[in-house]
Amino acid sequence: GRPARQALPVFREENPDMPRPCNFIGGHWTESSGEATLNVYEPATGEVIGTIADSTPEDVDRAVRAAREAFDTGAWGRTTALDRSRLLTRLGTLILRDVDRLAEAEARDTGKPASVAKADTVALARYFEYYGGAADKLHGETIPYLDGYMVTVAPEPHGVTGHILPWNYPAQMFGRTLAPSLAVGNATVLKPAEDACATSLLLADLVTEAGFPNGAVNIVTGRGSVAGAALAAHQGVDFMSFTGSPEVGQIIQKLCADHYITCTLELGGKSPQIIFADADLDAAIPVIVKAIIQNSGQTCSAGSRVLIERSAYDEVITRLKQAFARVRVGAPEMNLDCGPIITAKQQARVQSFIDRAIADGIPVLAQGVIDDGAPANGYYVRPTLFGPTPRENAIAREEVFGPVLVALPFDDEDDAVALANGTDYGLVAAVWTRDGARQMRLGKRVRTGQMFVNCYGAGAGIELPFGGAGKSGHGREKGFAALRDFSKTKTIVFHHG
Ligand code: TXE
Repeated sequence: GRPARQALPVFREENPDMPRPCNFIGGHWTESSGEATLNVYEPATGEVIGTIADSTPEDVDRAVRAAREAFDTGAWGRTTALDRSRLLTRLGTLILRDVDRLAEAEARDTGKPASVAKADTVALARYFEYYGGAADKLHGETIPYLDGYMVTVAPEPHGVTGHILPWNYPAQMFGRTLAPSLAVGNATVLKPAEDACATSLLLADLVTEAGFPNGAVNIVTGRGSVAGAALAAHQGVDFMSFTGSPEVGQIIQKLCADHYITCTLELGGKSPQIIFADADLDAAIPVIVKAIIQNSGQTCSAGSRVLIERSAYDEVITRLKQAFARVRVGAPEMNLDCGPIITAKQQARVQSFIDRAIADGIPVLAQGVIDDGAPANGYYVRPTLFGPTPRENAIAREEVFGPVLVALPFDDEDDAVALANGTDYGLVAAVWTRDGARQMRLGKRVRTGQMFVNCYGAGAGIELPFGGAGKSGHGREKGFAALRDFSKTKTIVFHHG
């Protein structure tokens, strides 16, 4: 056997002998007002590696008050754009200094291959570099108006922003949502996912080291239905950023509506990879496979449907089968193609999608392999390729959030567009074709927030506006678009006569 692994030190905060988990509020590690804690499980082994505070609405209230104070009367509200630029950039530098330590925690906490966790941590730093560079370049304009008037229009922060994170990219999401909000000047309260929050807690100390004023960043762990809901409902929160399931996204939007604020919702997808007969298959096949197995398919932008022009269907399937059968699954340190699924619950959900599709008679074309070295009690699932898949079947329409790819043939361009647009989602899409005019037509016709042409999700995409339509949510993250979402426009009209 394999030796039992130690608890991750991050969950013990400052005192290793008294592993009482804390929140990060107003710049200090703060005990919860309640006694309850939640176990954190390691996906690769199924073992408990830490505990976090099962925070109460009172804890959330304290965090929001700390943010409010930092913004209204504290040092954070008085920072200049240049101050914020330097603070964000410094945090990015500290993350790169500590990249190995952070990446190891991310890998243990989520199960992702070590090399992927490292790339994710570099992307996290990049968010702070990018928005550090942007903070002092956000300016307004003047509008020609009536005689005797001068009008300025400029962005300003909302005030306090609430952030609820998912567990699939905890490190990257910390940067994706906090960096643009801080760049604009908001004070922030973050509720990371209860299933993966190690890096958020480690980052709290780096926020302090970077020199952020107390209360600019507050972190409260706990359950969504308690701490998360209390955050979205809090009257002191001026804007919400949520990434997670469509069901909870609706709850968040309703809670926001109750106190007249808006939100960004990023809720996943069923993203199509459309491949025409004229495509460069040598280039396409490895990219198509990676787009679904990356992070074990637990990616909002996973390319979970491959739509294949009928005349090339057999050829594409033959190649996809070979590629899929080679996919290997294991623990983070084994550095294979895929890690485990995040929790036993999600593993059961993914497996039940696979089992139902098999029961419905959809052919399994190929499956990846769980490596013999993978620990016995980890939450592993075999990557699975189905096809041809009936268009109305659940597995062709619903987000599995696992390493499951469905193949569907199409007849012509119109059919491809109808099929691509035929789910409730619209987050990401790709088209593989050498025909330039067709690339442009599809770029216009497919309902999606991002469209990739002869590639898929290339790089972490920090510079590229990202967000969905329909059940995929609304609002835009990444790039300059995120700065617009995290700010509001103020118009000032001066009468000078
Ligand atoms: O999501 P939840 P789950 C999808 C994916 C997955 C499914 C379920 O299809 O299979 O959602 O995953 C917090 N008020 N995505 O159950 O519950 C929760 O604590 C306020 C896609 O993990 O939405 C966590 O921090 N907050 C997605 C966050 O919401 C609440 C990534 C996400 O958890 C809450 C994750 C409540 N009532 C899942 N209930 C993507 N877009 O990438 C929960 N939360």
